[in-house]
Amino acid sequence: MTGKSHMDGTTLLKKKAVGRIVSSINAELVTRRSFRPPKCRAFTHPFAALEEDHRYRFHIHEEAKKRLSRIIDNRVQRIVGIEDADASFREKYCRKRNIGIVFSGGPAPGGHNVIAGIFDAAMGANPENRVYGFLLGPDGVIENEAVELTADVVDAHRNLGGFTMIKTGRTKIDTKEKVSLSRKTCKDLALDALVIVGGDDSNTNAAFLAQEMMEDGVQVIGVPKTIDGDIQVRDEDGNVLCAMSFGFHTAARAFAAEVSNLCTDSSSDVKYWHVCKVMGRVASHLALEVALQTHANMTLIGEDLADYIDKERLIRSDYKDDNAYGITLRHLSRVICDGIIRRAAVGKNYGVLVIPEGILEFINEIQIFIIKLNTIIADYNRTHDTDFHSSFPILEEKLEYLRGLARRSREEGTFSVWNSRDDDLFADVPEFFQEGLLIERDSHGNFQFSQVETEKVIIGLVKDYLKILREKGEYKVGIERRYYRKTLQAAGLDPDRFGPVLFRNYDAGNFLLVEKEIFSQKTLRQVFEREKLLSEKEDVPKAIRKIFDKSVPKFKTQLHFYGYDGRGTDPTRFDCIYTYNLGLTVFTLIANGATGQMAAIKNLEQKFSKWEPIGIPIAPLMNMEERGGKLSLVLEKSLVDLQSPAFQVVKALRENWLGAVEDPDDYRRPGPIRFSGKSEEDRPMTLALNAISG
Ligand code: FBP
Repeated sequence: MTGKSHMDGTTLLKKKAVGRIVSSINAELVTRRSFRPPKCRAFTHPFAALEEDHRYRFHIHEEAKKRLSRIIDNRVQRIVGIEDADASFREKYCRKRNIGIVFSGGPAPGGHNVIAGIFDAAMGANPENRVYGFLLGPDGVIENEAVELTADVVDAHRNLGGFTMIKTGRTKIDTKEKVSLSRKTCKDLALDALVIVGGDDSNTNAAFLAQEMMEDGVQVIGVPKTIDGDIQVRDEDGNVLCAMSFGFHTAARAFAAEVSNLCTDSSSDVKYWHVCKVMGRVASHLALEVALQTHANMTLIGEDLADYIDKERLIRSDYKDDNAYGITLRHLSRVICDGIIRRAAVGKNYGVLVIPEGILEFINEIQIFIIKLNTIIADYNRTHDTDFHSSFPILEEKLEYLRGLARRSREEGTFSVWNSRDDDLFADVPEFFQEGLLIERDSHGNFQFSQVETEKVIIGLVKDYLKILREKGEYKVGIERRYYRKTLQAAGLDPDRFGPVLFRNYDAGNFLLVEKEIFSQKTLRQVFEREKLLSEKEDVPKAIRKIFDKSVPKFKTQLHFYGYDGRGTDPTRFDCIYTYNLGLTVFTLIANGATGQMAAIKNLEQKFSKWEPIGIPIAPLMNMEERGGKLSLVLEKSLVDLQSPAFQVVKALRENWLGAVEDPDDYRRPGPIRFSGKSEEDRPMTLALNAISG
């Protein structure tokens, strides 16, 4: 310490320099707030109009025709800029409007810029326009909790992550009562339009509200949000209208930066397998992008695993066993173990494994449990005054309820969703996992994958199987030949005398694998005695014991979950620009009288000058899917397309990234998200690859 007198914190805080250093207004924040995203060409004109685009066709579900009759004939709308509008267009476009915005579901980076885009366009058209933000998600609409958004509030949030400006929530406006309260709110605020920024379920909600609110003169527009990247829209002919929901790029980049750091740590400390679960409720888009960004050693893709065929089982059953199709937890653990063993054989008893959060959805037996339990819980909630989780707060009570269902079906000989076989299989599941599978469903009746420690379940099975493989002598750490020779020579021993007995591949390869039958110090001794390398009285030389010890693998893991952190990350430039233009698109759709449309930007996979703002009709995209145990009309989730170039590239490079070779691992360093500078990819790698055609 210097001879300077000490100052207490209060005195220090009075100093300007201290204030400057600890201020929450730092350079990054100032840069972000002052950035004005470029506008798509259509928005560089004083006005923008809609043109129906008849090139796109959709296969329309009968149920959608029936239930969304008022918006089912909507077409894709192209947005075109206009320089000189006639008086009647101007009047329509610029008339005073009140617009309400609500965020729905999990946060996604870029949401604030959707608001900024709407706000700027609305104020540009008519400074008398009013923009309201509903607080805490759809509850704000139902309960009329709204704030008027001013320029100050909007400016303070430009290009910043999260949904902090107005917050979000997962309530669904799905009952007559909630719909009628929402209509009342819109009337009370004299809203002309309601904008719902959300995922597949929320855009479904937007379509139903558009249908209901048409007679009130309230337009409803959806915006494709979700880090999961599973809102992707194609028409019947495969034309891509919306390649990716917003927030995906940022979350994937945030996860990739972390996973990449772990690749570095793992190959420095060489003792851990880092197991990284990454968000994505069902689809594995985020995991796929992380794989491309980082080249982690193993990345599981749920959609790919669902296609798994157990060839041995199939052959054994003479191609009759249907259970050979699709993956079970046990198969999965074997696939992972295979990679671990192969790396260990070349001295790499460490690595990075990426597991998508939604993987359970693609595992046969678990998917069946999830669907059955969804149905049971939803049925219970429908037919009782209280809900399933309040009635049976502890695991044992829930299990007893299930046992009761199985018992009844057995005794009465009636069909039940839950039978004795289910009960037996479920009893084999570890308790914490049973608890996970029985957790409360979200307000849409969906299983909450993020709440289940999937990675723990999978790694538990991997550990068990590795133990067996270790005992069989199949899981060994390869010993570098150079090191072996050096160690033995330093101890005055002839490496070539012991090598052929100790190792199974002494005549070839740089990494030596200890014989399978040598799996303990005791078996080591026995084999050396048998091969006359030792007499009964002699000890196994220390140098040999040292080599043997190094060949015995310890499987040490660190588990990580990347999800919420990525959702809260400040958006990448791509997401900033994408979302701002989505906001401009929303206002254009509103100003031109559209409803039941989802704002989108076409050609996202191309350079910015090719981006085209459009409106996509939501109703024709709807299909029947299981929700809360019954079939409902919803917007379909897009899963990873196994034929897509992005997946095919990952598949082709998988072996390379596993790195079960002597060469160093081929990791890629995406680095942290940088708001400026050239190091940032300007769009998700998945999109860039998928834009490459044959
Ligand atoms: P949205 O579909 O609402 O955008 O949410 C996506 C997500 O981040 C999933 O990846 C994840 O499974 C889920 O939210 C977690 O939800 P919660 O915030 O309720 O824990």
